[in-house]
Amino acid sequence: MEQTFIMIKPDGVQRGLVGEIIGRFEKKGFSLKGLKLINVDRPFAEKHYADLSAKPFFSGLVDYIISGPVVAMVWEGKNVVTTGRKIIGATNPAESAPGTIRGDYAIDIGRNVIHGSDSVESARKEIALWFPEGIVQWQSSVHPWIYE
Ligand code: DAT
Ligand code: MG
Repeated sequence: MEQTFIMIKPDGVQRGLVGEIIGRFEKKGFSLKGLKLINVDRPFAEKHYADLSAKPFFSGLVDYIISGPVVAMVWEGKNVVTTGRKIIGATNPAESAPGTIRGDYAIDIGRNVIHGSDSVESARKEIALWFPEGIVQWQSSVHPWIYE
């Protein structure tokens, strides 16, 4: 089954949005397979956002991600990468639809509350980076009530 890496950024943690965000993924029917609250250091944040290292906003983005604890998660389910991005909403909250996490809880692009992997391949890399210890092996007993 497909997995994605979701991270609640420092603003989401500080603003008390952790429960709300987890609830949206849970209520959709996805399964939580990994979860931790952590502070990341600069080299780690630079590695996570390595693809964006040439962008003018890169250092500000890294400063933001290391400014407080983040909630790192692995969620599993059918099409969870694409559907997870839809639940999150467009990168710039000014363009995120109401009903999405960024559309409901964010205003500025540099404080957009949450990260989600943009492809199955990035999800694989990000899960390996953030969860080197591995994730939790378990199967939800409601699976037949969510999948036909
Ligand atoms: P996403 O987080 O939607 O996958 P991304 O991977 O292109 O977006 O960029 C990572 C983060 O960098 C994004 O969540 C917010 C920040 N960012 C992206 N584009 C930006 C821009 N033009 N100005 C400032 N910050 C930006
Ligand atoms: Mg991205």
